[in-house]
Amino acid sequence: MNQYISFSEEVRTAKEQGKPIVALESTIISHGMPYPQNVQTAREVEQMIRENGAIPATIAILDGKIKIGLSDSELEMFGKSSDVAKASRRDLAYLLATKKKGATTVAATMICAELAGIPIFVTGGIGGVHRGAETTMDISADLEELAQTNVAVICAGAKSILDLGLTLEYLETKGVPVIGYQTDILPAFYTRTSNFSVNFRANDVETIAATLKTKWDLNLKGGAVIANPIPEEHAMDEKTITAVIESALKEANEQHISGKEVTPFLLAKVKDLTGGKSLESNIALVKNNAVLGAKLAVSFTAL
Ligand code: PSU
Ligand code: MN
Repeated sequence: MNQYISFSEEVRTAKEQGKPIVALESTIISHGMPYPQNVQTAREVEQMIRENGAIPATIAILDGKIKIGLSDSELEMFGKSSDVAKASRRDLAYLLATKKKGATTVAATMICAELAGIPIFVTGGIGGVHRGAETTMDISADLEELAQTNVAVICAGAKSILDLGLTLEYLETKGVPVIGYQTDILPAFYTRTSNFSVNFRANDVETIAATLKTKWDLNLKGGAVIANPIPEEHAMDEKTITAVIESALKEANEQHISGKEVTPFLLAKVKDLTGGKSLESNIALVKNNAVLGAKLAVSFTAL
């Protein structure tokens, strides 16, 4: 096995026994949510995956290794420490070579999950084409990764801090299917709907599993976006969240936030401006995705 990979006992055993496994990212823990809700959510998400028949594998960079599956104290450390780098594709080699700590983004988690042989990955929201990208060129590396790495990403769509229309255009160019779970409409993270359609609707996990298997059987490289709307009772009011996002974007512009700071800055602002209501929604949608991801992993493994 790859010298840079270190499996937890639980994940190693699951791999040996051919059990369904679900990959989880760590940027959402270190840079996407505040402590202690981040660690508590990470633990609950892992537990929900177990309860739904799969084994969770939270991924992060530590001591020169790609950790596939974190211990309880490692989860705590990634949630608490302020010296954890946000690790996307470009950061992986440096962080491993210098034995620094890294919390993996969607892009980096996909790379590590593929190396570890885990094709199903659950998160909250993917990165995408930012509003104003026609001049800033701020396009998340997550999209390029979806184009080339064979891992399916279950998410609640993308936040409207992004330009959802351009994000879909980018994914279309790269041949990445966007599959709506029991929906025709692309969900926008805090809300169940947006002005955009998904490419395909799947009413059950078996359809998603069969589509993924067929894609990879055909050597059509790249991932897929599985868009799972936030449960109705946790969704936010569209007008409220739109106003909050506009205000957060304005502040990011005024403060000249750029590069990898943009997304964490916007996430934190949205949380503050909604008085924590957005955090509650964020936690609920990640759990909802964990249940779907576990069921999909079970179905995919049975094929
Ligand atoms: N969107 C969220 N929450 C997150 C992220 C995105 O709603 O935590 C994180 C994910 O790790 C994603 C990353 O891969 O931000 C994208 O960052 P960037 O836009 O810098 O590529
Ligand atoms: Mn960016």
